[in-house]
Amino acid sequence: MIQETLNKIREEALKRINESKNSESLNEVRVAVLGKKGSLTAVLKGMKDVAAEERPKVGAMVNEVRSEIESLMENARVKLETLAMNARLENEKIDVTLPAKGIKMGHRHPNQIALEEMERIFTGLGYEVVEGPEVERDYYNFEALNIPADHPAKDEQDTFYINGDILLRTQTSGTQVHEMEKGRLPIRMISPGRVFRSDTVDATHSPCFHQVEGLLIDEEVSFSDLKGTLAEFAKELFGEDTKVKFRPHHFPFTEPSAEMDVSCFKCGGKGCRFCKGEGWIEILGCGMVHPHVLEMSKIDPLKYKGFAFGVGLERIALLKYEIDDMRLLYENDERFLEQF
Ligand code: 2U9
Repeated sequence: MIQETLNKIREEALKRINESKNSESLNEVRVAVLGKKGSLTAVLKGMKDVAAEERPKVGAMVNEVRSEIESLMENARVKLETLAMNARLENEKIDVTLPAKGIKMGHRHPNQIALEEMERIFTGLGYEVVEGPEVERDYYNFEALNIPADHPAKDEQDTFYINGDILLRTQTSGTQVHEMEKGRLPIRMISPGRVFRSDTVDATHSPCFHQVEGLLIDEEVSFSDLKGTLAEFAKELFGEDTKVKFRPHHFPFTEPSAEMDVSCFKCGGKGCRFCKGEGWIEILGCGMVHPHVLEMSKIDPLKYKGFAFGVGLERIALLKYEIDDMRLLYENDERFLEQF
């Protein structure tokens, strides 16, 4: 009778162990057979009803079945674990022969490329690069540069005022005034940086753009020095064959003043779509520093002369890289930036 029950328990357990797909179902078999309310435990509990002389024999039979089930269960556990581990390893397999994912490289912004190029040219000519404050006093942005109180640039329509006479600089010239006030002469400097004007955004305007201004002050400086320096700059920036042309202009801070054109680097000066048929492209403003500007910064205009120039950085970047809309420079669209 007991023998039969034990055989049934054994067979049922074997069947369930073999069918177990994971450690959870294996555990269910353990509970069902060996647990508190398990089938084999029930047999053990019934031992008290077995005749005393039969007990050792029955006990041995129960124990035999029990240890057989336990050892089969242990084997099954090890087998299931090995299978799970193999599946995990298969999942984590790395094919070292696959091609590597490309690393996405950053690109310098066209403004930055143009700026570094200009800095390279002018430092090569002995100029220092000096940066100054973006927030300035009216004096450094306007007055010290001979810009009169009633000049249209001073209008609130054109300049961002912070309060009273504190403003966002409209040109980087204040940096040069600070340098002149230090009284260390001669001066050979360029001052690149952000400037701010109350302009509406379009293809050629932005309320915030960048300038690179230059200033040279020494004894015996003439307009020829200015022409020679800027002609050299143009050749380095746009190519050896570049010609320059100076047209008279007016700025309050320089006298005489001029605007400089370069021969079109697309058509060589013949006239094309790029230069709008002109053969020339305007690139900067310049002039001899006004004697009154020198005087206001305590430099003797009889002993010292100077020349200055101002370049719009974006204008150079747009021309050099043939970009037709300034807004592209500020949108930071990767599809645009990665072309440089
Ligand atoms: C000092 C004296 C003179 C700087 C100069 C220009 C001419 C000029 C424009 C270029 C394009 C402004 O960004 S832009 O719109 N600038 O034409 N700037 S001379 O003259 C100075 C600077 C400092 C002490």
